[in-house]
Amino acid sequence: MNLKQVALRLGVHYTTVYRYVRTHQLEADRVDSGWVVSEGQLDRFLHGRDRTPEVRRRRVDWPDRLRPALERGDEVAAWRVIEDALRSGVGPEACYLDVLGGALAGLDGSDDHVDGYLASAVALRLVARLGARFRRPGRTRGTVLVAAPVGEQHALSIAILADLVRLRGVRCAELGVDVPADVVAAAAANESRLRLVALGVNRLESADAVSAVAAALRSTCPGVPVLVGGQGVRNQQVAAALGADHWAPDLRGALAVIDDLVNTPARRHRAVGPEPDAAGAVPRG
Ligand code: B12
Repeated sequence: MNLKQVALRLGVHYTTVYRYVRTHQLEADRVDSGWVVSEGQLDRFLHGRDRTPEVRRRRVDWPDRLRPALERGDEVAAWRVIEDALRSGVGPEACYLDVLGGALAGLDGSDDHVDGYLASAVALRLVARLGARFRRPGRTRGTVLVAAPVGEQHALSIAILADLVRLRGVRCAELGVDVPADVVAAAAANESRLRLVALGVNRLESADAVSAVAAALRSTCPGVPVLVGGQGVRNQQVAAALGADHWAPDLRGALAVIDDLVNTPARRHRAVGPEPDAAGAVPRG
């Protein structure tokens, strides 16, 4: 059946059926320039309709849909998958962590692999678009500084973390990758309501660079806790040996640490300054 025939069978408008297909509620196959639905696909749709939205959402393997577009470096197709996921009820946080994070987890990381470069370039653009879509204006609950130390080029996980921090109504000072220890320390010293410095560490070789950041922070901002995580820091013991106060196995764990800290009175960490707005401006006077 084409979509008009399905619309007749369901007693709904053609555009409604088209939306079911685009949001993956109704399976369909692309034939030439149109969509075709089999009896079996329509049957699954009709029987699936009494399922909860949560169950329907889980039926779609979003990372699997996204990965080929990432590997081709096709931003348009990749963004379409993200929009479809959002439209079908996947929340913004799950979009970053489960859809995009899931698609990236299956990537080849070898240095001669073109896909890794194409995919991470598109993924960074998706993060920028998601960040712009979900930006929260207004007052914030303290600041978290996010960076990756000298030598680290893995930008994605910290860009995602920065956006998720902002989604929670916490200001994020985002320094990016390959940041020298003294720059992290100077940026931290500039922040009046700093609750945490989070470092993304993906290479085992970054251990010395992490220790240098932790040492620089101890001298310029004593009492500001440091959280480390990523594929280069395997556990809490390694994190502690590098001079960090917290470790988390993944970004959800990082957010749990951040939630905990922003809900704790700031004076336990350092002096409280005036509350900056979401753009980072600290009111004077
Ligand atoms: C994309 C990628 C790249 C891109 C990065 C582009 C960019 N702008 O970011 C490019 C191609 C440039 C690259 C280069 C290199 N990479 Co690379 N890369 C990857 C890849 C494929 C994905 C990483 C990623 O962004 N994933 C998406 C994020 C969301 O997931 P994640 O990083 O796993 O993060 C999870 C956790 O680690 C944790 N987490 C991450 N950050 C943080 C931060 C905090 C604070 C916390 C608490 C938790 C946390 O939470 C996340 C899940 O919720 C991985 C392999 C893979 N499939 O994972 C290799 C990988 C990370 N790269 C690796 C290596 C070795 C390199 C290179 C040396 C070259 C190479 N491939 O041999 C260079 C080094 C560059 C440098 N100096 O940093 C290794 C690291 C091994 C190690 N632990 O030492 C990996 C694991 C590949 C491998 N198996 O060998 N890479």
